[in-house]
Amino acid sequence: MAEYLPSPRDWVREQVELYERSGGIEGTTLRDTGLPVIIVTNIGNKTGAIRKTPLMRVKDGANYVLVGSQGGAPAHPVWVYNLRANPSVEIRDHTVVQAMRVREVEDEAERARLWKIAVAAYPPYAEYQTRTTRKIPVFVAEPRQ
Ligand code: F42
Repeated sequence: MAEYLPSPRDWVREQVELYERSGGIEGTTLRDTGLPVIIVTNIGNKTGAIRKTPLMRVKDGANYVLVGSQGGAPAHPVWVYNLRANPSVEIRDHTVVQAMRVREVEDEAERARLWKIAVAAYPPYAEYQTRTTRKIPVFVAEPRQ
């Protein structure tokens, strides 16, 4: 069993703890926005440790769209490299936990379609993209059989 290494950011770590401790009943929204959040359990690409990353809940049918915005910061969040190295994740959406496989969306038309869905779910993503010259990575998570 790999070790769980919590986020060094207090508010992120605390959200994960509350979300998981309550079985997906509490701590399920982003601060004062009231918008829903999922927890993505991923494997550290260097440590091999278990990482838990809250992200906005963006749904496309049975799939989830994962947006590496990090508030429009200049660098990609580290979890992006974790997912590129190890696409097997577990996603908690409130009380439901599912094994999923992620793939980074490279196709421009597919990315444009998913970006629209992401911005509809969480409008600040559009502004985050204007704050940075990097192209914000978009992943799609599909149920693993
Ligand atoms: N971030 C987003 O990018 N998009 C969202 O939609 C989003 C929503 C959201 C909602 C609620 C909430 O609480 C947080 C939310 N966040 C969102 C923030 C998100 O959860 C992450 O905190 C943020 O994206 C930064 O991700 P990060 O992976 O860069 O996290 C940093 C702070 C971190 O944990 N760093 C660790 C550390 O110790 O510094 C390293 C983590 C790691 O994965 N290490 C790797 C390993 O092998 O273990 C290797 C590290 C390396 O050097 O390569």
